[in-house]
Amino acid sequence: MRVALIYTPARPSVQNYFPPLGLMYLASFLEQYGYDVKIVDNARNRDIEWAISECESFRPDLIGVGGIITAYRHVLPLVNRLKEKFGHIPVVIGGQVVTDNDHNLFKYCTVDFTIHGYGELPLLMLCNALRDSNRDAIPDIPGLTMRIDSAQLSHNPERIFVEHIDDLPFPAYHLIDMDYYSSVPQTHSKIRNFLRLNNREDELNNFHEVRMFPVMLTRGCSDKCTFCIHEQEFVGLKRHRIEYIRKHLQYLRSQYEIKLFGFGEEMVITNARSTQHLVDLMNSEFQDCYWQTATRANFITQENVDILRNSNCMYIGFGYESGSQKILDLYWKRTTRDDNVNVFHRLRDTGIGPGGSLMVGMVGEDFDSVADTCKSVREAETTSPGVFFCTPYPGARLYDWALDKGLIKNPHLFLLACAEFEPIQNLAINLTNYRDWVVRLFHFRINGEVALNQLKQRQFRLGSLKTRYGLIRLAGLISIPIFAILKTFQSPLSFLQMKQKRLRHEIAVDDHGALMVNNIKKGTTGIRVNVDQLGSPTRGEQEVVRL
Ligand code: B12
Ligand code: SF4
Repeated sequence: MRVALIYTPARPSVQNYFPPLGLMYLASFLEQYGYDVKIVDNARNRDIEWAISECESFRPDLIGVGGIITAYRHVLPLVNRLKEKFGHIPVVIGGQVVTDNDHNLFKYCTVDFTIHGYGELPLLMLCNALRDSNRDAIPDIPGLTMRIDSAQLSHNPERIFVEHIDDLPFPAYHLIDMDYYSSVPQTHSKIRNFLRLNNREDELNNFHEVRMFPVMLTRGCSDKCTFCIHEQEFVGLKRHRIEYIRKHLQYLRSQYEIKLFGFGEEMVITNARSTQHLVDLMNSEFQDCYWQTATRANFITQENVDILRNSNCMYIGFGYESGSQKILDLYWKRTTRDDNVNVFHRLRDTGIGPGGSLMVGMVGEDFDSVADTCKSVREAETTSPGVFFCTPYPGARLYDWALDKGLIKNPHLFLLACAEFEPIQNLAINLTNYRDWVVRLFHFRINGEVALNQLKQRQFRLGSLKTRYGLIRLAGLISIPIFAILKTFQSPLSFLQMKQKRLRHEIAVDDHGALMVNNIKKGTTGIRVNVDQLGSPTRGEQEVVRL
């Protein structure tokens, strides 16, 4: 049986640098059970007719389409065209675009099935059922939704994922263009910074043609922030064993000369023990390689930093989100504003670049919370963080809240619009009680604080004004006195707030201080099935991180 898996663009206007990792995992998993798989990279060649012709020549028995929510605008016409052309071939959509989005997908495109959550086992079950002409088994597949008739869907709310993630074969590297996806130039400045700060500039010569690739060391997350998809798709945090990681990295280095690794999925750095294991591995067997990763602010502890200091880890991203404790609590971020500030001080003299992305415009955002964020940015002395407008996506509690309050009236139109908006510069939805221009002022003001740090540290480059983001930083500087005046006189200035009183909302919080939604849908805990039951040929011992 033949399965075509189609990768879609993360955003129509932005080039895709990130490989179709999810589809590569699905492909190697299916191949291991004897299925013939092809990945059609419609994220690089975005012409839908090209994807159709690729499928036509492959002659698949099942077509899978994968993407994140910002691919929604591409997924709808793609699936409709696929079904128009190959009406007899079933089409299944997976990836985050399906999370809490069945209603729209089945309404606006002619898809046959959607699969929620990690797709390896459910997709295998679907393939098995189609191969064996056992259609009765399909509705029971965990995480699967299917059309019963034009008005009804059957949805199985359960989730299923491999119990031991070391059972997963390495992603199907042979099915994508590795030359393209491993030659991403944007990380070179991080390498330069790292080597310069560590007085190792002589190593720069090794990096003229460095090849980079993301490698998943973990799956899932330890938390459930209210703006994040893990609220509903939570499967806990699973970590690959060091032995599995060693073999995987060796394979990538020897087969594809990868020497720069982006370690994901979300929480690679957690407790000191697992950090030490990773650093020991990288220092003993991969001294010629460099790596970067991401985690939460409260996991970038002094203990972890002391371990990482002696490694080739050159960058750690984390969700800074806000410098206001009220806003962090509403996000149920379970970090403090001091955790955020400390990250920058701890990493300062290590050469490890601190990431840290900020959001503005959360429910409850006001002049005081923005001022608190600016104060924390000043204390952190950071010059690099991106400042995004807070945008609710399906799967997050915040999205349910925005629906509940009537702020998203037509989810289909909202999701189409989200695909067009770059939240680093566009406001897709206003969740605050202030007018849109005030929220934009908040965004400029925080950017202004970052620009001030750049000026203090002589990093503000005139050349950056050629970019849209450089202009935002400049506008940020101009916004500083305007923000100060409005903050001082805000009480009598009711014009700053929404005109109609009915649009202003009170914030309800739950026992954790997190944003509360009346009709909150609890994430399913997921059932876990051992792949041995499906005849998995390999098996590893799982290391579950307890926090
Ligand atoms: C890498 C990544 C990116 C990459 C690439 C995304 C991509 N095209 O895949 C980049 C950096 C481009 C990116 C960008 C953004 N991202 Co992002 N990103 C991630 C991240 C951290 C890891 C994804 C990953 O590769 N995981 C590992 C692989 C193995 O898993 P996977 O891709 O999920 O695939 C599995 C399942 O989804 C499923 N599956 C996938 N495809 C298919 C297809 C079929 C047919 C089936 C059956 C199953 C299936 O099975 C796969 C194997 O288990 C996730 C976090 C997460 N936990 O998922 C966020 C995440 C996907 N991003 C998210 C967001 C919001 C964004 C942005 C919109 C953020 C922003 N502020 O702009 C941008 C948008 C893009 C843009 N260019 O502007 C959200 C998406 C929310 C949603 N409802 O869709 C996530 C889930 C983060 C979060 N925790 O909320 N992101
Ligand atoms: S925002 Fe980050 S820490 Fe919070 S649930 Fe999502 S991945 Fe986990």
